[in-house]
Amino acid sequence: EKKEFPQNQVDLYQQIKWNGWGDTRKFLHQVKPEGFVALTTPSVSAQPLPSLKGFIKKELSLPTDDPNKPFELEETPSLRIEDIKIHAPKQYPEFVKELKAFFSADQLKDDKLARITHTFGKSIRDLIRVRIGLIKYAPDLIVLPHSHEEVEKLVQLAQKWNVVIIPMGGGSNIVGAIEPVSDDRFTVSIDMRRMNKVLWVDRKEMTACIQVGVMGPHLEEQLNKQGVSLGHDPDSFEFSTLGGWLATCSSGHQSDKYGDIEDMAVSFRTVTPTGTLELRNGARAGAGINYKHIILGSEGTLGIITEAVMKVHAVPQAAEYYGFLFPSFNHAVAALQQIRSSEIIPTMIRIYDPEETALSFASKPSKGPIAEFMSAAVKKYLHYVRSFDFKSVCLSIIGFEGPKKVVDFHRNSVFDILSKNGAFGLGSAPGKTWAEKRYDLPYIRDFLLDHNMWVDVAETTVSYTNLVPLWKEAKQAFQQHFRSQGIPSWICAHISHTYSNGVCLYFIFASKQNSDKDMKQYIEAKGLMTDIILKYGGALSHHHAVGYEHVPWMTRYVSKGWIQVYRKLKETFDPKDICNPRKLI
Ligand code: FAD
Ligand code: PL3
Repeated sequence: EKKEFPQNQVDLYQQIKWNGWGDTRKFLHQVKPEGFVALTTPSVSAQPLPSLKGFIKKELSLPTDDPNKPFELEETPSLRIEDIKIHAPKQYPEFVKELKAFFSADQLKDDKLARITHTFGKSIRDLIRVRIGLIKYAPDLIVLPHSHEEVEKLVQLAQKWNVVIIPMGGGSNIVGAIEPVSDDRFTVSIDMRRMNKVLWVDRKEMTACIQVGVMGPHLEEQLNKQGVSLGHDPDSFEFSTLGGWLATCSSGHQSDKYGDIEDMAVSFRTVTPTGTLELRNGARAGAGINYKHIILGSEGTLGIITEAVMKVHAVPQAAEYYGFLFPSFNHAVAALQQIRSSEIIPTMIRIYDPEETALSFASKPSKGPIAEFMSAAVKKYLHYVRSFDFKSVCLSIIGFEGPKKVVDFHRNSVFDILSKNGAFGLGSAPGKTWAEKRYDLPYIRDFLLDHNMWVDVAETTVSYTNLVPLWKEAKQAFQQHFRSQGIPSWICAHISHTYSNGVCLYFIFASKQNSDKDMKQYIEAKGLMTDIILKYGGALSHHHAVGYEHVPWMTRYVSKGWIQVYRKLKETFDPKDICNPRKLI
């Protein structure tokens, strides 16, 4: 039976930038003639970021550049959507005729915007290509299902007609996870975002059953109305979905307390070409392999996840986030290890290295609490009384959530460890600023691309033993690589998720684009960073998944035996290889 969807529905892909990150109404730009950089958001027309341009100049200038010459940012705008050419969609009348018997016209799209936004994720490789209109393969059709049953129908038809299906959530992956890799078969992108309801909440078991196409804010809004929260807050929270999080083994800011997505998932329904797989609910089972882990992280290559039962927790009574300055990265790491072994674990511990600390200060607005906390008086005190060297200072944001009494106890215990390790408390203002601004950083990337620069990231899980050696070597190797070619470059890192036996170490690196504006620089940097990560026994990714970007390292990372196991699973669930082919391995 066909169900009509409200005609006034504006689909989410129409509200998200096709050639950049996030909300179409939020962007960084230069204010002329004043020359500073400002952030415009739906609520604020232009919020000056007075230090950012100077920071970029300082970090991305060559020693030979004349410091007295005015610093002009080159303009390198993206093409307009009207000017982008995309090959016509393939036709498959027999398949589409059957599809139309079950789906309304409003659920099927093949216009240019739909096809472009369902091809690219948000990696630097994606943004560079889409901005210049380099589109090799795009899906031929986008289907927007409303229910588990509709997904089942769609997968059955795809299996019958040998059609490639690629599930898509928010399209926020940065590993090429949703892009078709050939055009030998008709390809459908399954946009899950109309499946966005919380179906039930069970306050006794503290679980919720959720349609997985829901995006972060809409999910929390529905859960919060019932007094609960999932507690999964990745940097991409505003523009990614529960299905994407499950399919990529995602991790959020507060994972130290609430767990990574695999810890929150109880069960889910997965539609594969050979049938639907269900899982049992329950706290745990020691009855054989934990089958849930076969689907988690499978990136749409084994089937489509439609609904998930997730653990939820009460909306925290208290949520307190504080800022600290450490004299050096080593001091911060020592404090972190002591906190972890004290077994009183904060909800979040983020530690920025000196370079990212400088970026953090440089990208703050002029007014507000953040401007005050680094007042001249504090600086003087830190320098003269505490002997801090500002070149090596590291900012840390530490958060506590839960019942007030628990938060009080955790905070006091952790503060004790911090002060024993030379940390200087900045109070709650930096925590407040972090919470308000935590989704803003990726908008800087679009601004850099608009001005002949690029920025990319690499992240891993690394042991405590290898943490500082990896941090040092990766940064040195990156700087050396670009310095030897006379290209200005910049690199920083932070620790974003902590475990008893290691942490997530996350690098951000930037450079000027070369004259060809190609991806050579990025590809070299990515290779360099990944090789060093693997050398130190790091995970190929802590939370960014595999897609096709990480495939070249996959055999080295997991070993041939496990790749054989995966291949057998793929043959079993998806014998015609219609589910997101050539991703993962
Ligand atoms: P998509 O990008 O649409 O898809 C990702 C993969 O999942 C694809 O292979 C797709 O086929 C598959 N998939 C999607 N839905 C389903 C489904 N229902 N069933 C089966 N397969 C499906 N990641 C983190 O974990 N933590 C972070 O803090 C974080 N920060 C980020 C910040 C930025 C600015 C960006 C651009 C990315 C960030 N990411 C982060 C990466 C990305 O957001 C995650 O990988 C996220 O989980 C992807 O979700 P999505 O809904 O956008 O999935
Ligand atoms: C996935 O986790 C994130 C994908 C993109 C993130 C981009 C981060 C941008 C940071 C901006 C860095 C400014 C660089 C300044 C150069 C001197």
